[in-house]
Amino acid sequence: MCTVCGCGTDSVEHSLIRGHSHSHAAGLSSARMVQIEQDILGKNNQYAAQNRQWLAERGILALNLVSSPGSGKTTLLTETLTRLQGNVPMAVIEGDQQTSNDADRIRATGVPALQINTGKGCHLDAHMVGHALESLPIANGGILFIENVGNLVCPAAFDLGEAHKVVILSVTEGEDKPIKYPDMFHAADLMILNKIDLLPYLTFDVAKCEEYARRVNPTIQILHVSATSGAGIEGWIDWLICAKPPIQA
Ligand SMILES: Nc1nc2c(ncn2[C@@H]2O[C@H](COP(=O)(O)OP(=O)(O)OP(=O)(O)O)[C@@H](O)[C@H]2O)c(=O)[nH]1
Ligand SMILES: [Zn+2]
Ligand SMILES: [Zn+2]
Ligand SMILES: [Zn+2]
Repeated sequence: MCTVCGCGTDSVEHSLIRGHSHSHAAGLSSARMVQIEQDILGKNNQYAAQNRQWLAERGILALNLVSSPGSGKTTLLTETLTRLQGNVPMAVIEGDQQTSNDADRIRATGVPALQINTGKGCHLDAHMVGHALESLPIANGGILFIENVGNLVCPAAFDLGEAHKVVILSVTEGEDKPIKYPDMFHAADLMILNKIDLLPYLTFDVAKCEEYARRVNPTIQILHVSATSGAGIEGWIDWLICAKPPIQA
């Protein structure tokens, strides 16, 4: 019996919640498809609310890091963990379709990391994260980083119970991403523009990118960072400290 959702051990329920596989199911009407999607998202939101309450009771700040593959999420995380270690309890949930490469990179910093392999799934959902919270060692008042599957589309729709989605966009991806994938930039509270060390070699237009991001989300905060050179990381660390909630009694 599953302690988060009360489901049985067979994988039927979990594979349903795991969401879509991007194949357009033959024979299903579009109304039926919309109904299925609403059911999945409705269920997800219930799990997300449980996760949010669990985190709030412990004063844990949870952040959902979302981006395209390779924008630098894991590099930014290892740099952040190294800098904050000893000052604040931290833990990481790593979402990947296959492999535990990223979790291994995180564990090398000494911070506990739990790997969730989504298989064919293209995003983490709140149910998976709820299970991870059962076994992840994280002290009250800590910061939980959730590295989502590299994908600018699906993770936008799934609330995991986090306090904020943080979207990482690297300057090698082109400045038009916020208007091409508006849902993600609309859902995020902070955009980290990463790999700014590469700007001298590119034609990336920073002002235009920021204008596009604010067009889809007028209140989005924006930070410029290089996870490899360390430029701008202090601003991100300050943002983290400000975002941390007080521990509730
Ligand atoms: N020049 C430069 N390279 C970077 C920076 N941040 C990350 N990289 C490089 O970009 C590549 C991908 O970085 P990762 O941290 O693995 O990216 P990721 O977002 O975790 O990738 P997925 O988990 O596959 O989605 C690696 O080769 C990093 O060294 C940066 O600020 N500047
Ligand atoms: Zn379950
Ligand atoms: Zn990664
Ligand atoms: Zn998808």
